Amino acid sequence: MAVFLRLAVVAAATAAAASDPYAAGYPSPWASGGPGWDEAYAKAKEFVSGLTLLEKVNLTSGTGWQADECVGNTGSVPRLGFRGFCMQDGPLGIRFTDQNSAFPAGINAGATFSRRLMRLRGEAMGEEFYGKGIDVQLGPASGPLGRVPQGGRNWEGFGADPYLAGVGMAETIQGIQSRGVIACAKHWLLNEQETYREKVSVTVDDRTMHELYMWPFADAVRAGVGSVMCSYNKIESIYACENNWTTNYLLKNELNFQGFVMSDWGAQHTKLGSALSGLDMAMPGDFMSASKTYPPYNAMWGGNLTESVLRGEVPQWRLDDMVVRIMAAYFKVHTGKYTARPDTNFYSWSQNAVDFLHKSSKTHRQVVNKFVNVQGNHAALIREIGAKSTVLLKNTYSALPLRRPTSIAVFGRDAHDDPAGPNACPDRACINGTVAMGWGSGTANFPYLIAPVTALRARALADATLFANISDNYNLSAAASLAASASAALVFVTANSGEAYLSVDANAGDRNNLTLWDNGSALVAAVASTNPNTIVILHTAGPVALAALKANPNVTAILWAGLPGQESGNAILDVLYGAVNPQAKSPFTWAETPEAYGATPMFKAADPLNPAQTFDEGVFIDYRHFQRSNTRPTYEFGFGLSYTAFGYANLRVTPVVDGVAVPAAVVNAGRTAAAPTFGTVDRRLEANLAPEGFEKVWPYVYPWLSGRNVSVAPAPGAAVTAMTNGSAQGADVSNEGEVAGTEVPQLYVQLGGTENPWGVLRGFEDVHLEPGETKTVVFELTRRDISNWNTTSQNWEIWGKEKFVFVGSSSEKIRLNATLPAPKGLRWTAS
Ligand SMILES: *[C@@H]1O[C@H](CO)[C@@H](O)[C@H](O)[C@H]1NC(C)=O
Ligand SMILES: *[C@@H]1O[C@H](CO)[C@@H](O)[C@H](O)[C@H]1NC(C)=O
Ligand SMILES: *[C@@H]1O[C@H](CO)[C@@H](O)[C@H](O)[C@H]1NC(C)=O
Ligand SMILES: *[C@@H]1O[C@H](CO)[C@@H](O)[C@H](O)[C@H]1NC(C)=O
Ligand SMILES: *[C@@H]1O[C@H](CO)[C@@H](O)[C@H](O)[C@H]1NC(C)=O
Ligand SMILES: *[C@@H]1O[C@H](CO)[C@@H](O)[C@H](O)[C@H]1NC(C)=O
Ligand SMILES: *[C@@H]1O[C@H](CO)[C@@H](O)[C@H](O)[C@H]1NC(C)=O
Ligand SMILES: *[C@@H]1O[C@H](CO)[C@@H](O)[C@H](O)[C@H]1NC(C)=O
Ligand SMILES: *[C@@H]1O[C@H](CO)[C@@H](O)[C@H](O)[C@H]1NC(C)=O
Ligand SMILES: *[C@@H]1O[C@H](CO)[C@@H](O)[C@H](O)[C@H]1NC(C)=O
Ligand SMILES: *[C@@H]1O[C@H](CO)[C@@H](O)[C@H](O)[C@H]1NC(C)=O
Ligand SMILES: CC(=O)N[C@H]1CO[C@H](CO)[C@@H](O)[C@@H]1O
Repeated sequence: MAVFLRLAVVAAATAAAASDPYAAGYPSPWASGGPGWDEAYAKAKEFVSGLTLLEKVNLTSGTGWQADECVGNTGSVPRLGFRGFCMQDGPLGIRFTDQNSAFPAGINAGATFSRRLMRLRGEAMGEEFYGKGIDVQLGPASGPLGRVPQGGRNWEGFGADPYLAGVGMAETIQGIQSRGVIACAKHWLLNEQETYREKVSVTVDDRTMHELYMWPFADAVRAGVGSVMCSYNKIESIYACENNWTTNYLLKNELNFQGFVMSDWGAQHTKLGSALSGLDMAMPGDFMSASKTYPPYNAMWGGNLTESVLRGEVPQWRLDDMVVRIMAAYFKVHTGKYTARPDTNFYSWSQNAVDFLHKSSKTHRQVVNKFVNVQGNHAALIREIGAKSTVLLKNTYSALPLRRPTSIAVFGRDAHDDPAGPNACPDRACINGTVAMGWGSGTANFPYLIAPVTALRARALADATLFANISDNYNLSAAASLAASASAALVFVTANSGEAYLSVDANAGDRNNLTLWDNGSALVAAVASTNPNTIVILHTAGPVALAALKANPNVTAILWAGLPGQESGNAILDVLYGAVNPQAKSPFTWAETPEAYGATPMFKAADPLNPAQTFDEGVFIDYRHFQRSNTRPTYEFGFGLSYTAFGYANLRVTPVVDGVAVPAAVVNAGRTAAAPTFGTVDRRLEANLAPEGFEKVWPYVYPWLSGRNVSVAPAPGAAVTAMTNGSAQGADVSNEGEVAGTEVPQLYVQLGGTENPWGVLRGFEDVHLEPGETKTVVFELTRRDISNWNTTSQNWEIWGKEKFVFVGSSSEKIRLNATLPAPKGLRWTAS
């Protein structure tokens, strides 16, 4: 077999624009439409023009923690029969409800390296969120990106490479939004660890910011994402949700984001600072103290934002812009078949049919759960993705696929059901049964969970294979003794991670180490001590130390199944028995110690009240670090075996006609026209008080002024409306076409010079090949793909260093290479 490759290079001359990013953080750029947004923007403008001040404030302000049905709700516009927005976790399915699907985690979607499967997963999730009456799905995630392997929430994203994560973001977002639901790209920005996440101040150089951490978000914006969530951490001492540089300048100006920014839950710290720095929606609307004791419930927006607008501290145009952005995202996804939106028909805070609508107030008992089944036929897709995201790391003596073995024995708690049921532990924070997702807010209830032992036993029965199993990880003599008699011994082991508010085995979100949990290494060693055909299956949230297993001749096969979701057992069955030929590639590098990764998390801050961290390693995370330091990992990024072999030949590189270069950011030297305002503001005190007789429930957040004593006189030095502003489109990124298949040729580009990694991923395609079949794979490179970020000119520029392209089956198994011809007007200098 052979895969022929042709490279097409889109290149263009460089256009530079001088600017100072730090001076350009104000004012907050106002939405203006643009490609993919014009129609939605026009509808939003019209809608917002008809709203009162209070109604506008209502749509920006959360009603409070547990105040309504969803994990976050905004106020509504009863006058127009427009209900408020419902925001619901998370990136792999709907949290806190029933009869929903539990999809494979983001890290598994990344491991497929398949645009098709990423898109289908997004569509299926979007259908489920739509069916429950949810407006915003709180996902996908590409922050954390995976700077450190212990990162507790790495599994919610697509892998430790910005290009892979960017493709995952774009496909997932387009899938979700095609089904009438707004996606939310999170967490913006530099939220790379759970430890200290609500305090840590992160510093990163501007080039790394662009080439690594912003990259997937840039792809999310280009895919038309409707919302972005700002994160808990600080960036250079300023909280992400009050940060004029990251939100106003980078996201809304440079990336030209037209949707809205919402806070992570409790990540808003100021009323004015957040509003002027580009926050558009406060979630959940009241103050969540770090100690998790409620109340105080001090809302920063709601009535307090109304007051600030009346006093001129927040200009009307800024409030109007918040609402236009929110409504533009709404109109953008509500088109065609999805014009209407179903009522919210579930309840996050209990599974009762009847309960308090306002749990925070314990009022308004009514029917809250309607138990709508939204699963459709998604189980088949979940099984397919589960199998096609399973990475075959080792396969010796043709151990796999299994061919009707005489007897199999299955070991490990991770192969078995949690005796208390798959949802027994709150937000999945335990390892009491097979692990099929991490823990925290990025989880969903399982509708059911097929444990590996269930699927394997059924298959053994059908094949007349003798079957036995042991779930105890600590009775090593029993394991060794059963293993001795089996023709294949299948050991299931785990290492999990999650979100900081829950700890499992003293792992407070981030993992404390890279070893297997639950006595996993000892269990594998015990089984392998008596069985020369030991097959190890890993359900881990990220890399674990595998050198001992790799070196053990009795361990004939190793598979990483990741966090596969509800069809776990069926998916691994398909791979083990060859119904699916493994095609996945590892979305991160596997090494033996955390130190080997060259990037250090901060578990113990010198100053625990003001922890600060600099990402000194720059762009050299994961495989880029291993290549630079010339150390071999156990298994590299992009690695994954198949039951067949592939040939690569005939690499051709073809420059494509120069495209037009679009500067990354254009900063206006002069003044723009004043920001637009929509509708009028009734400034009278009476107009902004709750209507006579309105019964407020405490502590629900309302848009009305808190009382007659509020002064609505203009505040001294209040913000002015006409300021400089500039925005421009980022350079385009082309999506490659869809090719289904089983090998994933990967394209790495060497940009040249010591400041660049040996190679960076810039293309991949899953190609299905019948035996003997040859297909040509075309990768298209964009200008950004062969550029570096110039921190002086604030632009993507093709540096003059000689560049190479490498094509291979992983970041190390390079099969073909070629030099990249210099685009017109450039001449390469040697690296
Ligand atoms: C704001 O939203 C709340 C909750 O939906 C609603 O009760 C209230 O009437 C709204 N206020 C206005 C002025 O529309
Ligand atoms: C705006 O951002 C810049 C760059 O981070 C920072 O120096 C400045 O203090 C910020 N301004 C405010 C008011 O936060
Ligand atoms: C406004 O802020 C004050 C002080 O933080 C708080 O007590 C009050 O509840 C807020 N008002 C509203 C309407 O949320
Ligand atoms: C999980 O298992 C541990 C020990 O095996 C037990 O103490 C705990 O109660 C279990 N958790 C749940 C929610 O079943
Ligand atoms: C074997 O698996 C079944 C579930 O399929 C479980 O009930 C049983 O406890 C397991 N046996 C042992 C010895 O762990
Ligand atoms: C280990 O398993 C064997 C065989 O099932 C049993 O006899 C023994 O009691 C077990 N030991 C422990 C400590 O559970
Ligand atoms: C690593 O952490 C896991 C989970 O807490 C624990 O079970 C294991 O013993 C730890 N490994 C080492 C070598 O301490
Ligand atoms: C491999 O298995 C055989 C039994 O088949 C055993 O004698 C040998 O010690 C095992 N080797 C290792 C490294 O566990
Ligand atoms: C309203 O303001 C007046 C004068 O400042 C003050 O005496 C009074 O206590 C205030 N009333 C309330 C309800 O805050
Ligand atoms: C970056 O841009 C500046 C200003 O345009 C230019 O002088 C410099 O040569 C550029 N750096 C590189 C490495 O191209
Ligand atoms: C490029 O490929 C040639 C064989 O075609 C090989 O000799 C050379 O070492 C390769 N270069 C690199 C950097 O991989
Ligand atoms: C590393 C580890 O915890 N190993 C334990 C595995 O289980 C056996 C039997 O309970 C213990 O003896 C080991 O210490």
